[in-house]
Order: sequence, then C-alpha cells, then structure tokens
Amino acid sequence: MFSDVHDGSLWLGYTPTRCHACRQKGGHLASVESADENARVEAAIKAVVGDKASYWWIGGMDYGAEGRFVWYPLNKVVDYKNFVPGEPNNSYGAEDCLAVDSTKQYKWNDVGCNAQVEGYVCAFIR
Ligand SMILES: [Ca+2]
Ligand SMILES: [Ca+2]
Repeated sequence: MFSDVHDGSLWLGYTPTRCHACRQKGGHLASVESADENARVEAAIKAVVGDKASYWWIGGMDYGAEGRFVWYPLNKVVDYKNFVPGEPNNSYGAEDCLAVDSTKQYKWNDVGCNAQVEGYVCAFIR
C-alpha cells in the first residue's frame, strides 16, 4: 500500500465524496490494516504538513452497526485497531467515521462524518 494525503479543503463533506475523490485519483480512501500501514500514513501526512496538529480521514466507519467498524471502500471488517485510549466513544451518538489524530501518535478517533478536518488519506496499490 502506498499512502498519499490530500488537502481536504474541497472535500470536507460527506464520506462518499471523499471516497469518490480518492477513486478519481486511482486509489481508495485508506484502510489501515497493520502498524506498518499506520506508520506509512503517519509518514505521508508528515511529508505534507510536518508536525501540524491535525485530523485526517481514513476509510473506516461504523454506519448502521454501532461499534462495528468496516473499511468502507473495501467492505472489510476492521481487524487491526489503533484507537486513542478511550476511543471510539461515539460522542453524542453521532461519530461514525475514523480519522487519525496527529497529536495522539496518529492513533484513531471516531468523529462526526461531516467534521471539518485537515484532509483525507488515499491509498494506492502498487
Ligand atoms: Ca459510531
Ligand atoms: Ca470519538
């Protein structure tokens, strides 16, 4: 998996829009299926914005089945997990999309799917 990150300013909206944006670039919204892949996501983000405090979308979500996260573009159940301690907490009953938090060792938080974050991470199989 090769990860690339994209400024989300044009694509802060709905998850299908983010997925579509990655598809148009020939990839998919990133799944993170191992510590190694998480490290690649971290490196890709740092290459773009350095150590800036920011959230970035990855492709996991628990639409429809609360607490059961699926890598949306691949329709694979999230097996490897790398959540910030205390997450996922489905805050206000309305957090169904996963983002990495650069201030928490690039671990994951579930956040509202329409939250304004820095950008999103696409993955490209090479
Ligand atoms: Ca949720
Ligand atoms: Ca959360």
